[in-house]
Amino acid sequence: MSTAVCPGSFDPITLGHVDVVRRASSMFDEVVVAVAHNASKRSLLPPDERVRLAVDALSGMAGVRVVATDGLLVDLVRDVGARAVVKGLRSGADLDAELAMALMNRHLSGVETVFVLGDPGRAHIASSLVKDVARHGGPIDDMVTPAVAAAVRRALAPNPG
Ligand code: COD
Repeated sequence: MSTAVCPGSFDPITLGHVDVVRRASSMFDEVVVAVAHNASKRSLLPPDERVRLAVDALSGMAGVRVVATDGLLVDLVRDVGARAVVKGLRSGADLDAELAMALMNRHLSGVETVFVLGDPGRAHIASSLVKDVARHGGPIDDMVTPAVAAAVRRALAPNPG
């Protein structure tokens, strides 16, 4: 059985991520979606909520499961017996960022990274921009699932009292 790990911060998972996981699942028997920690980003949603929303968004996709990890990605890759990491690319800027991670992961463990080109119609969708649009009261409902839209709005709402 061929297994791939599809990692990300997923803060929150977007329809762009869903497209990447769907493409990965067409190439591998099993896709382990890893909700991981990016040390250079501050998260809006806690890890357990990011996992819950990813499970909901990916439900019905055969061979896909979601796990949380707070360690090195290559350790998870080894633990689940994956033969590759799958990442999505939207632009040259994505490639610049992804190249360093892919080379580091290969240096650490020998794992290869497979890049898939996301749907151009979703190339504008980034978790950070979704949060920014929502923070300013803009519409995000065509970029994320209904559960994600509700969770983001809840997390951004001012605390009562
Ligand atoms: N279309 C196509 N691809 C997309 C889209 C879209 N609309 N939106 C996002 N993507 C792709 C991104 O390019 C990326 O490949 C992937 O989806 C995940 O994106 P994010 O933003 O959710 O996740 P990142 O980039 O913050 O994830 C970074 C990791 C958490 C994977 C990384 O920091 C990591 O591996 N952390 C674990 C600790 C570790 O091993 N560190 C060393 C890394 S070398």
